[in-house]
Amino acid sequence: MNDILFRIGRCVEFGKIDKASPYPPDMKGQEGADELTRQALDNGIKPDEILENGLIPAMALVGDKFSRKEIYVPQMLMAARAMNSSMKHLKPFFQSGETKRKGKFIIGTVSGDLHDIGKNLVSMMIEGGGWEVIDLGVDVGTDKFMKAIDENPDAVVGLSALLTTTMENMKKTVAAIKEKHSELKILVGGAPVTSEYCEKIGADFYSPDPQGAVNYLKQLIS
Ligand code: B1M
Repeated sequence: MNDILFRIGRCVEFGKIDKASPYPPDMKGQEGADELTRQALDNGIKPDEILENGLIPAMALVGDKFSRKEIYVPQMLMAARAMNSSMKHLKPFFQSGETKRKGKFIIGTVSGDLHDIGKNLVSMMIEGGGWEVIDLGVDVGTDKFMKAIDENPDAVVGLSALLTTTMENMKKTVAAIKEKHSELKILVGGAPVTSEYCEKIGADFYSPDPQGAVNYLKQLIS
């Protein structure tokens, strides 16, 4: 693997945000995800390559270590911060789609769920695909989704869930939306979500990744 991508991955894996960050102690004084991502872009490495080959595999390692109880929540949080410090450089590239908006897309992580890295990636890519994105954030209850839909009745809605426990809230929100707005299209995603689950809860489409979400929206208006 490209050396700089490997180094970015290590920064995410071990939560090294930037050079000034004292954490982790054994990487003190070294460049972090922030500086290395800037350098990678300056060296001509494509943003999607940094994402696919540096950031996402590193986050997968973090998740595996957490599952094996080799790390705990604070380390996961530092990894997330390091990932965000890298993503802030990638964001403008993913968002530089056409200026003319193709439609509106409301997105949020469902109630009880604070994970937002995947949701933010989906938002960025969809925005880059030319849609106006209304990002409701994390821990979004049904009422907040309904209010946003009432204000933007022509929007497509996207729900993200990262916890098996919050998949149940996704189901409740989908049911409430469909009851009031049966024609409105709902896209769901997040690590524990599957196409079978999507079908079971009455959502319209499941995408395992941001590109699938972009493609789904594209075919809705074609
Ligand atoms: Co949490 N966490 N976490 N966590 N966390 C997971 C999800 C977990 C799998 C780790 C593990 O055990 N291996 C596990 C869930 C287990 C389960 O339910 N089956 C877990 C747990 C248990 C928890 C806590 C309960 C831990 C605790 O407190 N004891 C707690 C819950 C807090 C809460 O939400 N109420 C918790 C907390 C946290 C942090 C706050 C520390 C932090 C989140 C920080 C943040 O998001 N700002 C965190 C992190 C970082 C993770 C892992 C390590 C990484 C998640 C991530 O960002 N992945 C994660 C393990 C893992 O996933 N490997 C884990 C990278 C991201 C790019 O992928 O989000 O899957 P992902 O998004 C993908 C796709 O899923 C898809 O596109 C993205 C790009 O490909 N996608 C969509 C996502 N949303 C989509 C929507 C779409 C379409 C596609 O359409 C609308």
